[in-house]
Amino acid sequence: MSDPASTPESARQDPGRRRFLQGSVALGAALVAGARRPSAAQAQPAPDDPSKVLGGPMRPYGERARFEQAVREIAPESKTDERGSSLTPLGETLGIITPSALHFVVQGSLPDIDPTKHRLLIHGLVDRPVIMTVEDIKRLPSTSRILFLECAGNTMSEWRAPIGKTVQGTHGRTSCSEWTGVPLALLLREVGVQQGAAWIIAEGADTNGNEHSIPLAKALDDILVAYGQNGEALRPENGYPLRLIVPGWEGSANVKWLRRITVVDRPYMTRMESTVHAALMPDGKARQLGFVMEAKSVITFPSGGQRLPGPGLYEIRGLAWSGRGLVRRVEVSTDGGKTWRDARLQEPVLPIAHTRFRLDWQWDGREAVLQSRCTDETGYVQPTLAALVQVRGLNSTIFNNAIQSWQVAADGSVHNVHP
Ligand SMILES: Nc1nc2c(c(=O)[nH]1)N[C@H]1C(S)=C(S)[C@@H](COP(=O)(O)O)O[C@H]1N2
Ligand SMILES: [Mo]
Repeated sequence: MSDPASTPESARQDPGRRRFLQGSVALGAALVAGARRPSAAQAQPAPDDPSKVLGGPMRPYGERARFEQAVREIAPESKTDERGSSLTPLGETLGIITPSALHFVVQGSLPDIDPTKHRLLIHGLVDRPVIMTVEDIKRLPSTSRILFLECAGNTMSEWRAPIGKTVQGTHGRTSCSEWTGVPLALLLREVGVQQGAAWIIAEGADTNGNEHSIPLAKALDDILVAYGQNGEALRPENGYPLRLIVPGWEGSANVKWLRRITVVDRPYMTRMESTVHAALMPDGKARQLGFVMEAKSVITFPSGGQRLPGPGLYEIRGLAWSGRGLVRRVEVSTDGGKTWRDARLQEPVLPIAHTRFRLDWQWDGREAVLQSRCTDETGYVQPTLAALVQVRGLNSTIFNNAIQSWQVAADGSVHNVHP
């Protein structure tokens, strides 16, 4: 690529592009050096020239190339807790949509639900309680939205010390899908909400005890009863055949395997709200029923566990999101927060969705600390960990939206640090 004759016309005219192409030679080397060897590929090598041999037959349901190996990682607590999670490989996903097969999962045991037998009951303070089949729901006017979903426990390992080795470990409890379903408001209009109703309780058909109280105002605003994810039915792990999608709110409110909605007059302080998801403050009091996921961002490349092959041009990439709406701005620092530069936001920038940001960076080969900082449309700026700890103390681990730091060492290895 250093030979001008082989450089595309567009690159010759644009020195920035030219530099980028030269930088990408180094990047290519990194990928080869760092790549895990796919075992399937080892077992049966691909032909050097596939245009000369017959390939396989057509497949009725597509699978990724056998050389692609990114998988969800089972979180450490899953081995001991009744409920566990598996984490999205954010260091390897591209763009803003998380493939359904890699969408993070929080569950106890996975229910096996026949959609023809599944029912959704809506009752409580309503005029006309109903029991609906999945087919009943699919007949109704529907809508699709691209929305992130983040567990309140995302990044929980990082309060006291840098524990996660990779961005999958530190931030893998957030994903972004296109969800299709029926507005809950429509169902609630059908059943006729009575005077005095102020909350709903949502319940799933699993053994996990994830009942959740949600204010009626939110239920009438933008909640979906979803059956679709990225163009097909929800995956079993993500709530098949029905789940709530509660835009911008903590993951646990997005009740999966949805089978009952009870309209009530007050929050029921379920196990989720009173214990697991109450944020314990330094004075021993707890913040409860605080649901919105505040603005957050993380650099996915370069990130922990990756390695840069040498000095040169790199595209710093990451994801930013806010439960309150649009990401307005993402700034990136390569000197541990001393100076900041604005990253480019990849269009379309959608409210309450992952937003991909990018910034070209010329690495000089010296130690660097990379950070990203998100500002959302309300003007809220993602805090440092120190600022967060000052207010919230160290009693609870949920709702950690602090700025993440990745240290690039002189040898190109990348590490999770608290600078
Ligand atoms: N019925 C039920 N719904 C549930 C859960 C559960 O265990 N059971 N886990 C909740 C939690 S804590 C989160 S973070 C989200 C995760 O959704 P996902 O597994 O589709 O990523 O589902 C929520 N909905
Ligand atoms: Mo969660």
